Amino acid sequence: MTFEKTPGWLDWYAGPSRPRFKLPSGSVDAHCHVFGPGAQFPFTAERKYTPCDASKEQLFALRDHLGFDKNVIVQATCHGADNGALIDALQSSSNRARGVVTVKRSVTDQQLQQMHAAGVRGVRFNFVKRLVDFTPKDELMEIAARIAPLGWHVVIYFEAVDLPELWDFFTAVHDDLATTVVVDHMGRPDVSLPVDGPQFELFIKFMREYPNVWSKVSCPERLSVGGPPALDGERDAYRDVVPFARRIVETFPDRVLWGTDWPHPNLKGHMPDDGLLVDFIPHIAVTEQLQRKLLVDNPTRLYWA
Ligand code: 0GY
Repeated sequence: MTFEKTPGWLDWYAGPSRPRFKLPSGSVDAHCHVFGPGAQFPFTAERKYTPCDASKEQLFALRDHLGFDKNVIVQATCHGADNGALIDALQSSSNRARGVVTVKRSVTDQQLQQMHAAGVRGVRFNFVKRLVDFTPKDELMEIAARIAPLGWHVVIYFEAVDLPELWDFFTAVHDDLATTVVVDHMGRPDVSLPVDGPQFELFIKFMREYPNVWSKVSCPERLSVGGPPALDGERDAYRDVVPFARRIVETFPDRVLWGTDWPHPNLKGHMPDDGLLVDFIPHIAVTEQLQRKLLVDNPTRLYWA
């Protein structure tokens, strides 16, 4: 099957630079995706976008180029609840990739066991309104109870403007949930607002009051309103995101993860050089100890224990 990309779709950046920041050995890219290839793993009919292909081979080549040791591959909405491309990538990774899937209520316990054997360790629930037709509240509770015995965790993706509306649900869920909950991209704050303003404080409160909540401090390229580097080669990109990510890393050093977000679905305006994204890390994790926790210790504990 051939697929026509969404008009204006930006393909991932070919030929990324080699980062200047040397990743500690054992580093994990804890948020990335595979797309298709569509001819082999068709995109779902319910998708909100049709991406370019981004294969497991291309992902593993990027891993090696940047200096990562492992990947956590997260199911993207363009594949719906068909995790075939993701599972195939896990099975080809020589135990160097773990996965976070999307499942429906109809998933059987046997299917969950098979996914576990392939390296799946979490289920993602997407609350971003432009990406899904409904918010999966009932499903989340039911599925979370079924995956807890496997030692899996829940990943939630939402935007900061929606957190007040989701607050009662998320906090009630936490009283019942036995699993770790990982929030994608710091709950997508508006970084033009103050880092100590009410919007970001609500997210900090969420993490402070619920010790099972973790955050990915990823996606400066998605959150930045300043955009890409002003001058090519200065490697000064996305600095408006630094205070937000740094605050989370320093306040909750044992509950943070970092990922490239390659191949960067739905970006508008520019496609980041992934080498440059890696060079962002020492600005948000400023000591070797914080870098080791963020890149090695935390993801290893969550995904390879
Ligand atoms: C991301 C971001 C996005 C898309 C998805 O599942 C997805 O389709 O995650 C987005 O558009 O914000 O996490 O990579």
